[in-house]
Amino acid sequence: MTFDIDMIREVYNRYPERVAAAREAVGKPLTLAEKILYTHLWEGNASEAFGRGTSYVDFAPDRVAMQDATAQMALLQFMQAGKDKVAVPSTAHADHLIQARIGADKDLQEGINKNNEVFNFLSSVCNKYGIGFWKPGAGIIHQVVLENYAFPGGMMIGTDSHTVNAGGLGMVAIGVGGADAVDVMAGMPWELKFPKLIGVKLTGRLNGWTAPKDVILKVAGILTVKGGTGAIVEYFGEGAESMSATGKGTICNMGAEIGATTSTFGYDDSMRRYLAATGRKDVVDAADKVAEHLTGDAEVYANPEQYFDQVIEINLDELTPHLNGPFTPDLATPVAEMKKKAAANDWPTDIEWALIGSCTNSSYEDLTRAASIVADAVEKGIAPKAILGINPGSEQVRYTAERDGLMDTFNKLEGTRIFTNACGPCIGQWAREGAEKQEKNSIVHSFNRNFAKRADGNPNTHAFVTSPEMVAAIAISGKLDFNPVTDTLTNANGDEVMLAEPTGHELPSAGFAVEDNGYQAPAEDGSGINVVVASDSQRLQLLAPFTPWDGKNIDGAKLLIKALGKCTTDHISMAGPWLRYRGHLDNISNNCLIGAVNAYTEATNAVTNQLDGSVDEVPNVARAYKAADVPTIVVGDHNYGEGSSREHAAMEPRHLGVRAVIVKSFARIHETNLKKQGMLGLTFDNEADYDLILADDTFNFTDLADFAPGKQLNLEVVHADGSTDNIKLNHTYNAQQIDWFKAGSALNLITMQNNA
Ligand code: MIC
Ligand code: SF4
Repeated sequence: MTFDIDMIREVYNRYPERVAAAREAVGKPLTLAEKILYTHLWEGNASEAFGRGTSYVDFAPDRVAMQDATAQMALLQFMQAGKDKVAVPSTAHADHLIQARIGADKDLQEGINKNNEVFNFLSSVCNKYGIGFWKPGAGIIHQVVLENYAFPGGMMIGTDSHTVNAGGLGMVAIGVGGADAVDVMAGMPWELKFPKLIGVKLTGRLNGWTAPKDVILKVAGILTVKGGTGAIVEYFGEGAESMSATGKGTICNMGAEIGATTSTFGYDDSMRRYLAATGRKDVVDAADKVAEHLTGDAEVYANPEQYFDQVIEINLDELTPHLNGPFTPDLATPVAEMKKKAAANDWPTDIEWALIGSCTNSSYEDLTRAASIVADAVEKGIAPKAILGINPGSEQVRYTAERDGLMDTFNKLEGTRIFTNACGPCIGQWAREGAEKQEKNSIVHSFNRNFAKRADGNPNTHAFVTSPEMVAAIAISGKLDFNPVTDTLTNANGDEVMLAEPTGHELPSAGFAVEDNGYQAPAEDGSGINVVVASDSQRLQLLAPFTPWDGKNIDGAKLLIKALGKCTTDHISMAGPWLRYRGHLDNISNNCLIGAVNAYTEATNAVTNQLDGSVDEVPNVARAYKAADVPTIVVGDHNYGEGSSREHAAMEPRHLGVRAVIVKSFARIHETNLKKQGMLGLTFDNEADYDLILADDTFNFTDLADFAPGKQLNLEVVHADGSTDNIKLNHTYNAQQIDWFKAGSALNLITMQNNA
C-alpha cells in the first residue's frame, strides 16, 4: 500500500500545466530543481521568474516529516497554533533517543523505558492531530521516508537537516526548524529564499572500491562546508543514472554537510526499481505519465554552464575511495594518501571501532556490500582488529537482511555488534566504554557528521567518514590508513592475503519483507484525545509565548560570549545526553553554548559575568543577566549554526535573554530559526569588526525603530574606557520576518492572526 497516493496523483496531475507556466515565466529550458520549485508555488501557476538567491518565495510542500528529538518542540508549538488537524500529510519518527550499548533488543527496550514519557507524548499528539507515528525501532526517519513516502518531483520539509536524503528519489526535500514545520502543518505557506543552482555532472561509472559515498566526500572536499549554502545541487549524467536510488540518497543526504539547501536527481530507472521493490508500483505508474517533467530539460544537461550558477564535473571512472575528517566532513583525503597525511598530522591510525549506519548509509545495498567484505575476510581466515558496529536503517531493511543471511555473515566476524534500527552513535547515543577517559583515538564510520564529541562525547576522538565497504575493510585491518586496493593482511595461517573488491545487491532478489514495520496510524477523529504534559515533568514543558518587542532600542546589552571559529549547532545546543531535554526548554537551556569556544580565553563553557566579574558557565551567566534584566548578545564567526536543524539552538538563547546574534556569516537553517523565534540574526558589514568586540563592551542598537528590509542596522559599541565604535550590521529580514521580530516570534504572529 502506498501512503497518500491520492495526494501524489494530484501533484502529478498539476505538473504539465504548472511546468508550462514556469517555462513561460522563466523563458528558457528548466532544471529539475526549478520544475519542482515552480510546481509547488503557494500561488499556483507561476506568473514571474524568481531571482535566484534573492527572491523570497512562498511554497506549498506536499508533506512534513519530524524526528523525535525535534518533533517534541515542533509539536509543542503546533499545539499553540489552535488547529484540529495537520493540513498536509505528516509523520513523526522515534529514532534519535535510543542509545547503542549492548545490542538491538536490549538497547531498544532500555530506550523505551527511559523515554517512555516522550514517546507517549509523541504518540498521543500524533494520534490527535492526524500525524503518522513510527514507533521506536521502526527505523531512522530518512530511510523510512525513502522507503514509504518520497516520490519523484515532490516537495517536502522535515525538522532534521538530513531530510534532504529524499533527493535520492528525485524530491526537493528540505531541512527546517520546527517552527517552519508548524507553518506548513497549520496550512500556511512556507517561505524560502529562491535557491541558487549548482549542477554536478557525473560521467563514467563507479567501480571497484568506490561507492556513492565517495561522490559526496569528493564534492564536500571541493565545495567545503559552506560551498553549497543557499543552493540546490542537481546531479545528472550517465554516472547519475548508473547509481541506485539509495546510493543517490547517500549523496543527497550529505549535501547537508556542504550547507546545500537540498540535492536532487532526475527520475530514472533506478527510482522505478526502488519504488517497485518498496511496494509502490502505483507511484511508478503515476510518475511515468509525467516522466518528462521529472527531470531537467535536455538542453540544460547538454549545456549546463548556461543554466546553473556553478557546474562541477566528476568522472566516476577515476574517482577513488575517500576518508573525510577528522572533526569536519569536508577534509577529504583519498584512501591512497591517508598513510602520508595521517603521519603528517599525527592522526591516530589504530582503530578500535568502525561503525556502519545512520540515515546516510544504512540501506540494503549498503549492508550487502559491507557484508561481502566481511564474508571474504571470514573465508580467508582474517580476524578483525576492530569492533564493527551496525545500525540498520529501518526494520524493513533489518528484517530483510536477516532473512537473506546478511546478519549471520556479520555475526561470523568476531565482536560485531548489531544495534537498534535508530540513529545511535551518529548522534552521540553511544555508551562507548572508556570514552570518559578522553584518550586520543580514531574511529571510522559511514555517517555524515564528524564534529568533535559527536559520536562518543570524547573531544579527542578523531572521526573519519567513509563508505560502508571501507568501514568494513578498516574494521578488519584495524588501521585508518589501510588501503584495500594495495595492502595485504595476514590471516590465521600467516599468509598475506588481500580483500576482494566489494560486491552487493541493489535490491533484495526476494523482495523486501517485514513483520511489524512499527507504524501507528492516527485516529480518524482525534478531538477526544487528551494530550497530557505533567507540570512537574523534567522532559516536557508546555511553551509560554516569547515577549514581543517593546518598540524600543535595545540598550546597555552585554556580551554573553564571542565564539571563536567553528560554532555548529552541536556547539550551541549539544545532542548526546542533552537529547533527553529536547521537549523542555528551560532544562535544555542549561546546555546553551557550552561547546562554543570563548574567543578571549579559548576555553569552553567559561565566560565572564560583567555584572560582578566572576567567571562561570555560559548558561549560568546568561541566567544572571536575565535575572538582572540586562539584555545580551552573542558574537560569532563564519557559518555560525552549521549542522543541525534543531531550533533549540535559537530558542535557548532567546529563552535566556539573548536578543541578537551577530556573526560573520550564518548557516541557512539556523538563521531562519533565529528569525522565527523573534531574535535578531545579523552579520557584520565589515567582517573585521568582529575583532573590535571586547569582552567588557556595552552595546546599544540605535535605529531599531527603522528596522526595514534591505536597510543596515547600526550598533554602538561602548568600550570600557569610554571610547565608542559605531558598526554597521547587515540582515536578510523581509517585511514578514520583521513582523516576527516585532511579535516576539513567528508563532506569536500566527496565534495573533488566528485570534483576530
Ligand atoms: C543531526 O544529525 O545532527 C540531527 C540530530 O539529526 C539533527 C536534528 C537534531 O538536532 O535533532 C539534524 O541534523 O537536524
Ligand atoms: Fe539520525 Fe544521524 Fe541521520 Fe541525524 S544524521 S537523522 S542523527 S542518523
